[in-house]
Amino acid sequence: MTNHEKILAHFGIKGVCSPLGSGHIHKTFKVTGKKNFVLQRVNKNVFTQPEIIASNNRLAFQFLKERHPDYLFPQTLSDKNGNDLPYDDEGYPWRIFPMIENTSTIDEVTSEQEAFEAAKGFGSLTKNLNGVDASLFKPTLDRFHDLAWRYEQFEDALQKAKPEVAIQAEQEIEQAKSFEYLVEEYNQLINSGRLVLRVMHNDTKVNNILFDAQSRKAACAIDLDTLMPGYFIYDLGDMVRTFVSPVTEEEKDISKVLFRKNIYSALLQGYLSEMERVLTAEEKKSIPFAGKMMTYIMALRMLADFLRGNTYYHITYPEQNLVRAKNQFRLLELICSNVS
Ligand code: GN1
Ligand code: MG
Repeated sequence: MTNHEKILAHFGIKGVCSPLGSGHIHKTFKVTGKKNFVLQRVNKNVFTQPEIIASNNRLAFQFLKERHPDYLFPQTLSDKNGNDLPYDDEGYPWRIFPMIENTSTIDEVTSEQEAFEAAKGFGSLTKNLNGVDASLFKPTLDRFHDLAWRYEQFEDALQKAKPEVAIQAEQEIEQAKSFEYLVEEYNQLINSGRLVLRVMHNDTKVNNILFDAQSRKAACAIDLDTLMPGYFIYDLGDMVRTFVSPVTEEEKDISKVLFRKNIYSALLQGYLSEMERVLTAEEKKSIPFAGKMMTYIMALRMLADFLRGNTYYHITYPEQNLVRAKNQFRLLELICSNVS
């Protein structure tokens, strides 16, 4: 029996596995059989306590089932022993979801409608979870979107980087430093207490929304590893980061990185169509900061990973993290000059 077959057997499922998706963290497969499933091997080096993912997801699932039974939440299946995350012989946890048929993902937003719908999809998750006891949810990754900590990590990586690696990234290191004022703004905002701690998605890349094949409306928000306490700016900001440019973070030609004003407006409209009454007046004042802080965080994380020798994100060529950081710094410049 192959490793995949053994894991599927835990769940009493038979099928053929093929690679799926473009995530940077886990290994994801489509299981084709009588019914189709999505099978994932969880990256235990990144998520060292995967059972926290399972418990957060179960809490959300139960809350939604009671309060909003029509909300489509991609809950994992339990195996024959009632376990959400069985381990394989090599010590990796696995999980499986029913495939949500007649849906697809996009890597780039190509219309205002897509921006509106995807933002509405993520907003709807937060709105439906409004009222859940956030203190029951634990962080699956500590200080994940803490900009001050991410800046410290960048400084640490820079200090430890091999000289030849740091020279290659000279320009990006300068850029990273030039935006440090955003860390101060972030600290002030967090310390002011103006933001409400909510259960957020925390990974709102556009390809984490499933679009219905016919209506092209958002059918479901997926990738709930980081469903945990956070602030709305984390979700809104990652949408700005991944929606407004016509190209993804992988684009090497940074002249193609653009800020599309109409897409930005459409995404805000879509998000607020769900979140208008959930967000406080104080929170709304931070809307312009969201895209800046999240784009900066990603640029810092990608650059730090390059400086460290690419230990975190999957890469397919040596400079990939530097390319991503370059791309994200360009985007950050554009967001800063277009949003105030
Ligand atoms: C990772 O799960 P995935 O591959 O979509 C990362 C996100 C980054 C993203 C950048 C757990 O997301 O925080 O925004 O890459 N997830 C984790 O593409 O680090
Ligand atoms: Mg993810």
